[in-house]
Amino acid sequence: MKRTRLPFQFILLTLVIVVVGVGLIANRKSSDKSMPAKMNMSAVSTTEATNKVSIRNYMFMPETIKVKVSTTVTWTNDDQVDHSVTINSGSGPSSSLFGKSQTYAYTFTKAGTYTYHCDVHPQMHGTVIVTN
Ligand SMILES: [Cu+2]
Repeated sequence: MKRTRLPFQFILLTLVIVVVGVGLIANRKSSDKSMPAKMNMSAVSTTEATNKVSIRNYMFMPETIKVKVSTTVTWTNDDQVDHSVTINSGSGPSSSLFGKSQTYAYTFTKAGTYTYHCDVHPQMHGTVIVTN
């Protein structure tokens, strides 16, 4: 009799583990859903009113900046590898490759939204919002 009861208890225990496991996974999924909201908030917080951009870990930081017309923006390469600041289209910042601790400066003379990238790392993107 004991031998037939043990497997039954084992099945019950397994069921409990499965139910708890599904609960944990469901919890994780619901916390995953809240992630995009958090990420959006951090994306918003990277928009700063500054004229200085650091290039670090293959990223322009802050990724989006806001400046007034006639502001000179300076990019500093804080990476070990060369990067560029290259306007996606039209006129705007267009540097050659510059290396560690070097800077590139560009003065924005017209209001607009300028999106740029790095020539050798197309995944690197940045934006300068220029207002009057
Ligand atoms: Cu780069």
